[in-house]
Amino acid sequence: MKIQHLFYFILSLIFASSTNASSIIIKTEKATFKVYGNCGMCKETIESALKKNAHIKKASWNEETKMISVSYDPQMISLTEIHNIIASVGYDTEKVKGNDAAYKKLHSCCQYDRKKV
Ligand SMILES: [Cu+2]
Repeated sequence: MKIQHLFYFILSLIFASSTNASSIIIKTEKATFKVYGNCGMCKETIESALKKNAHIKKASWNEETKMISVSYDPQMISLTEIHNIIASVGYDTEKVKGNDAAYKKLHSCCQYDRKKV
C-alpha cells in the first residue's frame, strides 16, 4: 500500500513539473550595440561566432553603422557573455576589448583601426 502511495506521489510530481515547464514562455530579448569592424568578412566572422551559440537566435551586424542587433534567450545567456563571444574572435565591442591574438589573426582588411589604449 505504501509503495502505491509513493507511486502516486511521484506521478503527481512529474505531472506538476511538466505542467509547470509548459507554462514557461521562452522570452527573447533584443539588444543593439556597437562592434568595431570593417567589412563583409568581419560581418561573417562576428555573426557566425554568435550563431554557434544555441541561445542566440539572431545576430546581424551592419557594416556602415557598426551596430549589431542580437536576439537571445536572457535566461540562458547574458548580454555580457555575448560581448565576450565577439571579443573572443578579435573584435572590440563598446564594452569589451577584443582578444589581441584573435585580432592579429584576422585578415589584413579586417584589422580595423583600434582605439589606442
Ligand atoms: Cu573584415
